[in-house]
Amino acid sequence: MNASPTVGVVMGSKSDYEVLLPCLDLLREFAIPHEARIVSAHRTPDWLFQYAEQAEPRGLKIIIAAAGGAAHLPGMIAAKTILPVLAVPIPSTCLQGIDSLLSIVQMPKGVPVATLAIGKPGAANAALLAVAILAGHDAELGNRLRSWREARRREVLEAELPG
Ligand code: RP5
Repeated sequence: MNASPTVGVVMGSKSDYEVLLPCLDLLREFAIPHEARIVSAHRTPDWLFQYAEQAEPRGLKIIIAAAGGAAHLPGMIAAKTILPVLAVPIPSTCLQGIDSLLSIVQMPKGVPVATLAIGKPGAANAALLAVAILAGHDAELGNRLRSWREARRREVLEAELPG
């Protein structure tokens, strides 16, 4: 994607990438300029601070942050930027994402993180929420989101059960 990115997608590890594919696919589908980066709260804390501090001056409008286990990435990004942070808990440990969800969701008052569902549904919804936020200043994008939702409605109404 050539245009300068509007949405930054960060993940704690390369191993999170597969869970984030529905997010990246939807950002592509809606032609949202975006970037994807590995930023680890625990293994690359200085890079995390740098990424979060530079996000707004670089023109990003929204950050989608995904992490698993002791998932401190979304909260620490939110601590360093006023951009909206949408978080995806990754089911990467034997606790199947409950640990990630609880690590992410209980932010202290004053530093919000919008936490989505665990795993791929949350990843998809993070992208759709980013589109919805951006659509507030882009009527054409809003119309595309409405069409997308209409297509999902039709899928349900037209679905046929076997037998
Ligand atoms: C977290 O630890 C990452 O977000 C990932 O979900 C989990 C496991 O990371 P790896 O050990 O696979 O690099 O920081």
